[in-house]
Amino acid sequence: MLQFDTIIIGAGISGLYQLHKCRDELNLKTLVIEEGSDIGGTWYWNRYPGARCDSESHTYGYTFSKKIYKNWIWKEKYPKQNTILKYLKFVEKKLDLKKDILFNNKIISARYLERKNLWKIETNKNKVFLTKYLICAVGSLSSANIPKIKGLNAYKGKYYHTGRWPKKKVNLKDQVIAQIGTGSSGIQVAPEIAKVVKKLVIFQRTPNYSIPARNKKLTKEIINNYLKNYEKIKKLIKKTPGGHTFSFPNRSVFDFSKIERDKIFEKAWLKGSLAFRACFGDITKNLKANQKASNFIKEKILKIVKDKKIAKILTNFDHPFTSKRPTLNTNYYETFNKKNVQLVDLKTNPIIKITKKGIKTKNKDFNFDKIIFATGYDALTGPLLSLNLVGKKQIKLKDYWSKIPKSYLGLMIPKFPNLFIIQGPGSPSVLTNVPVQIEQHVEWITHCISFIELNKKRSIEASLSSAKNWSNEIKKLADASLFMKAKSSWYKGDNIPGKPKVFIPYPGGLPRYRNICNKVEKNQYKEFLIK
Ligand code: N01
Repeated sequence: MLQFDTIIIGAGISGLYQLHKCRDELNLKTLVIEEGSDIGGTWYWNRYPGARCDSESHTYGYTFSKKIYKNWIWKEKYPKQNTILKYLKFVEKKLDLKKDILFNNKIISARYLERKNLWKIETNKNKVFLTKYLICAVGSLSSANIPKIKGLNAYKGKYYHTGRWPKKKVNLKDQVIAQIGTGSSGIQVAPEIAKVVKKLVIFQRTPNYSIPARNKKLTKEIINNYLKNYEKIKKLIKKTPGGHTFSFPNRSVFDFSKIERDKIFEKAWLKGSLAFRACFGDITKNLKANQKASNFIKEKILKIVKDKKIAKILTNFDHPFTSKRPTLNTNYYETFNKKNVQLVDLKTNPIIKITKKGIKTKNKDFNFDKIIFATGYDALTGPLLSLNLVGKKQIKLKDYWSKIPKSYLGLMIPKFPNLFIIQGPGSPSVLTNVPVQIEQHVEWITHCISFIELNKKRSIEASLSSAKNWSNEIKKLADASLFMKAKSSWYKGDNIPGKPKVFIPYPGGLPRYRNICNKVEKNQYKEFLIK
C-alpha cells in the first residue's frame, strides 16, 4: 500500500495550489486524487453552453505568484469556462503539477486508523493509499442535484445536468428541449441554446433576480492597467467582504430621492456586475432598502419582456434580492421574446411526472428530445459526505453531521484528526469570489501542517467547544442577515430533502473571517487538540 504525507482530493483551483504548497514548500510526499480525466474541478465539469464565471477575470485566479499573474492575459471581462480551463492548464505547466495527480479515480471511502494515525483512502479503481494528512479540495458545488422526479427512469430521451455536462458535444440543434431550473446555471444556458434549438421550454419554480453581465473584450489599456496594478488588486480583494474589487459604501438608499437613486441604479445596471448590490450600503442589510433595488430590477424586466404574462411570472419574486445567490446574465430576459422559447410556471402548473417522451405537468403533456437539469447542487456538505469519511471511534461524517455540519472555521471537524477542508461548510466559501477564499484556506492549512511537522506532533483536531461556538457564531450572523428571509435556498440546505436546515456558509465576510483565522494561527492553534 502506497503511503504519502499528504493526499489531496480534487484537482481544481484549490487542489492544484495545495499540491504546490505541500510538495514544493513543505517538501511533503503529496498526491492529488481526481475523479475527472483532467484538472479543472468546477471548470472541468461545468461545460454547459454559456458557462462563464461572474467574477471579473482579473480577480478570478491565483495572486500568490506575481509571475503567474503577470504572464497570463485575460481577454474578456468575464472568463468563459474553456478560458479558465486553459488558465489552469497554464498554471499547472508552470508548477509542473500533473506528475503528482492520479486521474480517473473517485474516492469511495476514507477512514482514520487511530492506532497508526493514518488515513486509509480507497478509490473506485481498487487503489488503496495511506496518508498522514488528508485535504479535501472537493469544491462546494460539485455534488450535482438531479431531483427525484417520478418517472425519470422511464424517460427515453437523454438528460443532462449542467454540472456534469459531457465532454462530447451534445447535439441540441433543431431539437425540442426542456430546461428545469433558473439559477445561475439555468440563466446562462437558456440564451445560448435558444439560438440553436427548435423549441426550448423553461420550467421555472422560483424567479431569480438577474443583472446584465455586459461581458466585453478587454482593451489593451484595461489589460495593461490591471497587470500594472497587480499588488494593489491583490491587497484590495483581501479587504472586501466578498473578495471582489467592490466594497459597500456608507450611503443609504434613503439618503436619495427616487430620481437620484434610480440614476445610481441605472449606472450600475448599464455597467453590469455583481457590484449592483453595492450601489448602497443597506441593500443587503435592510428589507426596506432592499425593496428599492428589487423594484428597480423588476421594472427593468417588465420593460424587456414583451409578453406581460411571462414578465409577471419572471418577476413574481418570493425573496429579497441577494438573499439567494444573485446572478448575472447575457440576454436572459430577452430570450423570452423569442418565438421558440416558452416559460412554464411551476408554481401554478407543477410537474406531475416525467414520462417516456417528456414531462407531464398539471395542465399539459410535453414531448422532449432532451431534458437539461439546471437544478443545482447538494452544496457544501454533499461533496464531503460523498467521500464516506469515517473518523475516530468509527464515527461516520454522515452521522456526525446529521443535524448540523459541525466544524471549526469550516476548516477542521472534531473527531476527524488531520483532515482539512478547503471551501467547506462554515467558511465564507460560496459567498465569495472563490479563488480569494481558496488562497487564504490553502495558506492557512499549509501553515498549520508546517506547525505540526516542525513541532513533531502527531495530530491536530478541532475541539468540540470551538466547533460549537463556531456554529453559534454562524447562526447569530445569519439570523441578523437577509439570507434567512429567503423562503428556500441552498445556502440553508432547503433544496435537498432530508438535509439539515441550517445556514451553511460563514456569513461574516472574508476580512473578519481572515482575522479570526490569523489569530488562531498566531495563538498556536489553542482552539484545537494537538497531540
Ligand atoms: O443552481 P441553483 P445553479 N423542480 O441551486 C431549480 C454557482 N454558479 O447550478 O429556486 C423544479 O442556484 C431551483 O428552483 P428554486 C453559483 O454559486 C456560478 O444554477 O429552488 N425546479 C433553481 O431555479 C450558484 O449559485 C456560476 O425554486 C427545481 C434551480 O433549479 C451555484 O453555482 C454559474 C427543482 C437551481 O438553481 C448553483 O447554481 C453557475 C425541482 N425539483 C453556477 N430543484 C457563475 O459564476 C431545483 N430547481 C456564473
